[in-house]
Amino acid sequence: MSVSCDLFCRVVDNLGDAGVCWRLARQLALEFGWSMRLWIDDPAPLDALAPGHEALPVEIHGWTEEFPDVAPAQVVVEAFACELPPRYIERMAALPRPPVWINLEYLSAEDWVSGCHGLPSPHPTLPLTKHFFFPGFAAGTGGLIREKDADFGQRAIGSALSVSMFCYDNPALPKLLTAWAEGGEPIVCRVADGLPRRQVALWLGSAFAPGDVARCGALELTALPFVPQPDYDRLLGASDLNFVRGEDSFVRAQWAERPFVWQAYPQAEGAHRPKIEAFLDRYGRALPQDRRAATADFHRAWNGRGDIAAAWPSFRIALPALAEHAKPWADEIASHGNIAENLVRFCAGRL
Ligand code: TRH
Repeated sequence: MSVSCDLFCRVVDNLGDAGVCWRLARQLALEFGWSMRLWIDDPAPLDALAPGHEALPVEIHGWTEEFPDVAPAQVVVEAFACELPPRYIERMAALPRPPVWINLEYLSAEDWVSGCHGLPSPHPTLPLTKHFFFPGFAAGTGGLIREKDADFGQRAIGSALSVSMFCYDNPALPKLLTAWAEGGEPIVCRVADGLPRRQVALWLGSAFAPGDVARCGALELTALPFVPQPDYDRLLGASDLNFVRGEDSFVRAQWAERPFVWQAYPQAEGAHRPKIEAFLDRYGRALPQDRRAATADFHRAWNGRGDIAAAWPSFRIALPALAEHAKPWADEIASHGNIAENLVRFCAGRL
C-alpha cells in the first residue's frame, strides 16, 4: 500500500519555498511511490520551476482560505512552519491513528541542528505530536534534497571564466561587475532572470532583457530567461563559478560540484550571519588555510561585510582549489542521506 502524504507550502516570497516543496513532493512520489498531495497557497511559481508538472504523479491543490474538508493523509508535512488549517488539525486529532506530523525546517549548517532534528513537539491541547525535521550538512540531520535523476550536465570548456549569477539585490554586485570589467581576465557572466538581471541593467544603464548580451571591458554579460529547475541545474554544471542564494540553488550548486558563492537569505538583525559562518566553517575545513580564508573573505563581502573588489583576486586564485574540493565535499554531504529517504525512514517506524 502506498503511503499517503499531504505537503503544505506557503510561498513567503521568492522561489525557494515552492522550489523545495516541489522537489520533495516529486521525489517522494517518483522514488518512493508515495501518494502525494501538494497544498500550496500560490501554485503559479510551479509553472515556471517545473513546466509539465501536470504529467507527474503529484496532485497539486491551491491552499485557499476556505480549506476543503478533506481526510488527512498518513504523513503530513508542514513546510517551514507554515501552520496547517485549523479544521485539518482537528480532523488529524479525530483519527484513531493520527498522522505522522512533520515540520520541515529551513536549512542551516549550525551545530545545534543535529541535536534538534527529529525532536517531538506535543500539541498543547490535542493528542497530536509534531516532529521537527531539519535538513543539514552533518550526520544526525535530515540531509539535503537530492533526486536520483538529478543531472548537472557537463562543464562547458571555454577560454573565458564562465560564471552564473543568481542573487538578491546586492550592493556588492555593481562593484564586482566593475572589477571584472576592468580586470585582465575575460569573464562571461550569465545573469539569472529577476532581481540579478534588473540590478545588472541598472549597472549597465541600459535595457538588459532576456537574450541580450552586453560587453564591458573584459566582461561579457548575458541575460537569461527564467529556466525550469532541470535547466538551471545544467547551467550550474556548465559554469566555472556559480553565485547562488537562499536555500535550494545553494544546495544545487554543491551537487553541481563547482566552486560557488552563496548569498544567504537576509534576515532581520543579521540573523543569517551565524548561518554563513557555520557553513563556511564546515565547508572550508578540508581546504588549505589561505584558500579557506580567501573563500570566507569573499563570502563575507558578498553578504555585506567587506570590500568585494579587494576580495576578488585572492578568491580567483582559490578557484582551482575549490574546484578540486567540490567532489569530496559533495560526497561528504551526500553521505548523510537525502531528505526524502531520511523522511521515509523516519516515518516508517511511526506509521
Ligand atoms: O528564491 P530564493 O531566494 O528562495 C528563498 C529561500 O528558499 C529562503 O531560504 C527562503 O527563506 C525564502 O525563499 C522564502 O532562492 P532559492 O532557495 O535558491 O530558490 C530558487 C529556486 O529557483 C530554486 O529551486 C532554483 C530555481 N530556479 C530555476 O528553476 N530557474 C532559474 O532560472 C533560477 C534563477 C532559479
